Amino acid sequence: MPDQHAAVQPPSPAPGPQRTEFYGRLKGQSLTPLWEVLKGLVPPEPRPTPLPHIWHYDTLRPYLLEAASLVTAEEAERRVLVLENPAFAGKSRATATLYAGIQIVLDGEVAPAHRHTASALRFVLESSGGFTAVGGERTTMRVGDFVITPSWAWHDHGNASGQPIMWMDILDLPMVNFFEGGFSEHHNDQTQSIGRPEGDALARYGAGLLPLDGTGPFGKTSPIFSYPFDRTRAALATVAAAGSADPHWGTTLRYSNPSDGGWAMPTISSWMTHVGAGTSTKAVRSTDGMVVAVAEGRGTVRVGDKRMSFGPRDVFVLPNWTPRSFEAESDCFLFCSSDRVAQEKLGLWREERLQA
Ligand code: 1HN
Repeated sequence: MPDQHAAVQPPSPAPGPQRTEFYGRLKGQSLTPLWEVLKGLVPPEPRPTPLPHIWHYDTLRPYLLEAASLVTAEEAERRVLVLENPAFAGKSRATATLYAGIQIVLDGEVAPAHRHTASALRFVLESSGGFTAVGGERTTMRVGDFVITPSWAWHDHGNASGQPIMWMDILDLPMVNFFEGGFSEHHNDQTQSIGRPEGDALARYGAGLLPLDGTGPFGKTSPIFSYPFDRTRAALATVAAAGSADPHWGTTLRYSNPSDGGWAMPTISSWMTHVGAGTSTKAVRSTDGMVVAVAEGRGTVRVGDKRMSFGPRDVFVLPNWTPRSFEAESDCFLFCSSDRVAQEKLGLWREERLQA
């Protein structure tokens, strides 16, 4: 019996003169021989392109303030420093499928209303009370909050807090642009009109209750567009204290869409992981590359053969199919995002739990 699992394929010999000449004529007809490219098209396992990388907040912050002194929020439309993975220079990608950046809005500034088919999430890093408006409702952005801008929802940001606000943006732009299916437009006004009081969405959809008609305003995206950190932290701390941590995933709760129990967004998965002080997780790898923002705590992440030390508000990339594990010096709360939900829908997502 031949081995059904042989993953190592012999290298192909260089084509001889007859084949080379044939390939040249094929090229002129927009044809190419599959057998010369097959191994690249169907790898035996993922070959991650992104590199592990960490952006320390202490380094980022002065650059954001400098950007704010050089360009107004209005001029920039969105004043953001893109977190560009070193393996994707010029491509505005943190992972193969996710865009990430850090946005700054100064006191008194407005980031004007627009909408696009790309979905966005915000994870707030520093705030004395800026806000974002989504689909007719404003939400104050507090440190650690997870805020969603659903596909095609009008959104504008403002800040009257007296201090700058900074947050991480993650968008599914590389996915949307892969399909070449993106649309966008500007609102006629700088800011959209507000039709509901602050907290309306959380009351309707985020209190373990749902309206009788069940449907939310945002299609496939959770109708809760702001998940406050105080609730997330309290839930996770309670679950962690019960001692039910997964050896590989720590204590993890995912942000869910209350309408169907699925992930909060249709293209981006987000969850919060707690790793207790002095504990570590076992290595695991999964087919989704991750962007992680440190909500609280200090520790070290091992990813492949690299070790990165992290502290509060640092952001790092963990490439797809690369073993990762955490060691927590203090209690860590880690906000994680990936394209897992999209891979799951396509039947592609896998994980491997390693014993080390
Ligand atoms: C966008 O609309 C925002 O609304 C942030 O804050 C970053 C990056 C690319 C395209 C659109 C925002 C963005 C973006």
